[in-house]
Amino acid sequence: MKKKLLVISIFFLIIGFVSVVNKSSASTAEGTLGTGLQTGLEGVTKAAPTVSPVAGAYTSTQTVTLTASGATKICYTTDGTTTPVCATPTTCTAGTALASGGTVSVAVATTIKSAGCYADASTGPVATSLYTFSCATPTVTNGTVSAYSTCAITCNSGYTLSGSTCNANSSGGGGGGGGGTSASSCTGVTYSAWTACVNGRQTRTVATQTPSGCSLTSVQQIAVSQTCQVASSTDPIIDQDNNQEAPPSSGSSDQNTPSLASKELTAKIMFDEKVLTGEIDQKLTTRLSGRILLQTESFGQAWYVDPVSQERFYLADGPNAYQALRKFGLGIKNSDIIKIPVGLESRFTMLDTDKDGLPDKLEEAIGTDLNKADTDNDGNNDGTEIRNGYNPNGTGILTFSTSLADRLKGRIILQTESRGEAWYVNPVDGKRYYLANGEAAYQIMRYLSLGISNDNIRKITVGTW
Ligand SMILES: [Ca+2]
Ligand SMILES: [Ca+2]
Ligand SMILES: [Ca+2]
Repeated sequence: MKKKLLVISIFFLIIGFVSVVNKSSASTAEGTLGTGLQTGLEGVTKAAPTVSPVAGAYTSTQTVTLTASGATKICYTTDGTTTPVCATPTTCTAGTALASGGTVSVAVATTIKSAGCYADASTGPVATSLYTFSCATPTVTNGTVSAYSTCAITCNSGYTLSGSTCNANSSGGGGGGGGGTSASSCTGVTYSAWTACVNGRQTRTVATQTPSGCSLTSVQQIAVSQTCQVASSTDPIIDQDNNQEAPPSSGSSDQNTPSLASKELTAKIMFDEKVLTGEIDQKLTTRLSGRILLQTESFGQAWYVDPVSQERFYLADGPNAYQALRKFGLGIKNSDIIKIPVGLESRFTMLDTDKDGLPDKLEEAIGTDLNKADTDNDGNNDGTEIRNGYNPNGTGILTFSTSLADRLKGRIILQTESRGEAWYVNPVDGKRYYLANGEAAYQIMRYLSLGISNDNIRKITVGTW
């Protein structure tokens, strides 16, 4: 019954429509109708492309077939963020054009976004398919191993790895010298240029390998992706050479509580600076919002420019800074904080028991194993995965949000759904640095700060606790 009504409705719609257009422009009218009612009249159903094999976790390189019936072409992207858009029935405004039934090879964690293009140049619904990889332990006696490219390949005794193939050792080949699997590892690799930084991530491809046919090490493989930042312009007014001078001290080694003396000193320094502060430069203040500043012409006093109040607050030493900065903390959900890349500063000197590049305290905060360099056993240590934007706790890449990081630049954020862990979002790179304790606060003050002249810092309002 409903179907009948629909047919009758469409009929009258057509009659009504045709009757209002001038007969001389009938072809225009038909064209419009054809487009508007295409699905019902011509039977072309616009659906998201199907992918085969389906999205999921795999242990070897996959050839993914994209199919969209009725589509003239498919546009797809693999950067994980760009939505494919058709320009014409066969070309893309965003993405790469592919015939329906065409294939895309996937060897590292990749999100394929695909959509069909139709005769009217419209873009169909988008399919989003995430392929991740984990390492199976290949049982190999001979032949080519189609393992996920970053996984270590071990050949059985009597076989030697060449590229991704285990070849039987020749009986007379004594001179080679027990090379085993390492003999064919690449000694040199060059890469293409990095792609533009999108959502805190950029990628590149392996251009050349030396010697030819060699096997990429896991570090060489994973180095095709990294976390990144959009470069910010330098500030000619400010002394950028901030690493010569250290802030006063890291404080006592195990105390996170500022001493009474430092509280009195803080009050005195803030009072003195208030007196010395002259006309406020709002432009300068805004530019330095969220930064930690070091007064390089004095004894390296550190200040935090609170982005909310646009006032500066004195940070006497590590423990004092740790306590003080937490007061500016903004609560954040765990589901949001993971969208901000973790920052690593190689000059930080903090205990790293398993030598994977992540300090113990940081590992506690992100849930990796502080006694195990490769928490998820995928052949890449935790530090390498964080630095390159991969998940150290499992398969797949981390998905970042530049817009969220931008909003939080310079802020202190607190994980209110966990144990109140505090992080400083460095306004320079949009990455979060873990404020574990006074020691971590000191390292941040020392290495993520900006030197500033007395003349300039005294154009920024001194806050009141
Ligand atoms: Ca570690
Ligand atoms: Ca670890
Ligand atoms: Ca790992």
